[in-house]
Formats: sequence, C-alpha cells, structure tokens
Amino acid sequence: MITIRDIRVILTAPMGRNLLVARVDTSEPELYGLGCGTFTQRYLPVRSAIVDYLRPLLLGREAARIEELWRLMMVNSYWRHGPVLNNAVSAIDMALWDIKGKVAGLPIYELFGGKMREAAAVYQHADGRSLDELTEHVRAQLDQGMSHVRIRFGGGSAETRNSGEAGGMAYGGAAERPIHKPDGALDGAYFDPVQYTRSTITAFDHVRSTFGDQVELLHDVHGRLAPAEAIAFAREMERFRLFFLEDALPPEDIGWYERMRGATTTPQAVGELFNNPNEWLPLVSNRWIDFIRMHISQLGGLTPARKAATVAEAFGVRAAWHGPGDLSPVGHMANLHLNLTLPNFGVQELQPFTDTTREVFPGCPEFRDGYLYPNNAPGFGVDLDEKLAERFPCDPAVVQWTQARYPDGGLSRP
Ligand code: GCO
Ligand code: MG
Repeated sequence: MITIRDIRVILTAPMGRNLLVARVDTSEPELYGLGCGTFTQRYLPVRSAIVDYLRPLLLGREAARIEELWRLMMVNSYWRHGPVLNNAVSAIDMALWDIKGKVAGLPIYELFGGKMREAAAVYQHADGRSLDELTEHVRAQLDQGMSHVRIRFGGGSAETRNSGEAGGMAYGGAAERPIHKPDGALDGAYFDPVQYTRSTITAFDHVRSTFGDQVELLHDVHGRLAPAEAIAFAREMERFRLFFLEDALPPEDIGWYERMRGATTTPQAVGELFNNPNEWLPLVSNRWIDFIRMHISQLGGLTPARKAATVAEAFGVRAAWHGPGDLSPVGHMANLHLNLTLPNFGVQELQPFTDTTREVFPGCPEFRDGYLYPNNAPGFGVDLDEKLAERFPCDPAVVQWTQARYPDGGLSRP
C-alpha cells in the first residue's frame, strides 16, 4: 500500500502573482504529486491550513483513496466550503490525482475516460486605452490563432486598471471624464458603472464592425453592476452576439439570474467566486446560465470539479473554467485534463505562461495556434523546480485593486 509520507507547500510568484502548490511525497521513493491551491490574495492562511491541519490528518494514510481523503479533509474542520480551506483541500486533492496517474503510468485524462479532443480552445484578454490600441490587441490575438477573445476597454491589466496606482481607471471602462467624487473621498479603485457600460458598448461596436463574425467575443463584468444595470447591459450587448458575458452578477446577487435569463439572449457565464455547490447548482439545474466558470481549486480541486462538470452536462451547461494569472501551471493543467474529456467543454481562459514560469514549472501545457495541448506524461505531467521557485517570493502586500469604489466613494464589490 502506498501511503502519504510528507506534505510540503511551495510558494512562488514567477509572473508576479502569488501561487501556491502542495507537494505530496509518498512511501514509494521518488513518487510524489503536485496540486494547486492558489488563492492569490490570501495564500498564507491556505499554507497554514495545509501544513498545520491537513498534513497531520493525512500522514500515513493510503494515497490511492482520493474520494475518502477528499471527504475526510472537507469535513474535518466541521465548517467547510470556504475559499481558504477549499484551496488547501484542492492542493492535496490534485496531488493525489497526480500520484494516481503516475502509479498507473497514464495521463490523468485517461483516468477520466480518455480524450474527446486533442487540445482545448483557449482565449486570452485584449484591452486598450483607445479603440486603436484595442483593435491592435484583438488583431494580435487573432494572429496567434485565437478564435475567442475577451475584450476590456480602459487599458492595463484588470488588477492594474483597478488599482489606485493606475488612476483608478474603471474596470473595463475608458473614462470619458474624471470620476466626480465628493470632497474627502477615500482612496481606492474608483469605478463609474455608467461610464463603464457606455464605453464597453462603444468598444464592442467598434470591434464587431472591424472584425465581423470571424471572432467569438467575450466580456467579464466582474460582478460590478447593480442587478437592474447588469440586466439592461446584457440586453444592450445582444447585438454583439457574445460567446458569453461573464460575472454579470456577483455571488451575492445570483438570485437575479432567473430574471436575467428571461430578459436577454446574451449567454451567461459565472462561477470563479463560487465555493459551495449550492451556488452553482440552482443556476445549472434551472438552466439559468450557459457556462460554469469555477476556479477549480476554489471548489476543493479536481474531484468536485469533475462532478460539477457532469451535473452541468445533464442540463446543457458547458465548462469554461477560470484560468487567470493567479493559477499555477499545475492548476491550468488540471483544467486541461478535464477539458480534454468533457462532452460539454466550452472554452478555456488562459493567461500565457512566461519563459520564467515554464522554467519554474517544467512540463507546462503547450500553447499553439489558439489551442492548449497536454504533454501526455503520466499524471499532470508538470513538475516544479523548487530551487528556482525560491527566487520568486510571494508578496503579502495589501491588495489595492479590490478596494473598488463607486464615484461617491462607497465600496463596491471588486
Ligand atoms: C478572470 C478573473 C480575474 C480575477 C482575478 C482575481 O476572469 O480571469 O475575473 O481577472 O480578477 O483572478 O484574483
Ligand atoms: Mg472573471
């Protein structure tokens, strides 16, 4: 019987985004697994949950019993289904799947029933401070073979744009005029919902008329509109024939998706902020959404993500897992092994890997001509150069971009 001999956490930020990977070593010499538990804004409590609680719980137990150990980890804290503990469980869960694949001498997609496709279609983000810059970035994506592109208008990365450092540019909004704040308004990442919706519609109108229907367009509202604003915006976006509109509503307002469905044909995608199955289950079983977009380590790993995908398949809902820069290549590979086997795969978000990231994580999935390919090695097929990883320390600095504020200075949701 192969048992769990040790569990360690490796923290690294080769792309400047805090990543957390657990390594599970077994009783078999040289047999170990890697799993992603990246919660970039709160990685220290995730590390403690693994090292201080899950490690003592799991040492000596049989590594092959993934379902048993997943449930054991989830209920051992009694309170469960929160972002910190779910990411800790995910890091171990994925590592156990990695080990199982290595023991079987098979890539994980083979353990999930084998390939339905050789690679997963991916999308990246195109944004710009002007319509010309946005056009240039969309064209650059098409030149890389992309068939899907996510558009934002307003310049900089999502997080940069939303930070005070970038002048508080609205998330996806290109400021037509300075945001009108009251005297003494507190610092933050200011955001004007009206400016955002108006400038985003201008941007989509321009991109759709420039590129026609040769590209599938996506957009992420990031849950920053009031329900009525979100529904009106989704209706206005109908003429641009989006592949999907993401996070039109935040987790706190998902009860409005029933009305959203009745009000517009714009396809809906949601899920990156979900932790509890009861967040996505009603949306899927009522067919109020079109894509599930969970951050699978936020769910607790590959074990629950597979189950969510299968439930979604029964209701005609497709998978489009969260795939940002704050996900390790191990987590991206977990998305990919699932995607290769799902009848209801939609599209995969991808933050491209830098050369440095590829050196820290040998075996990264290969991006080629709009598709992401596995390397067909046993398990996930990704390794981690811990010596090199040490050269890119994580940073627990106060997060700025999530201090999103409305023009009047009130805090919105980030
Ligand atoms: C996405 C997400 C990201 C998040 C980030 C939070 O769709 O990729 O919305 O941009 O903001 O992952 O840390
Ligand atoms: Mg998003």
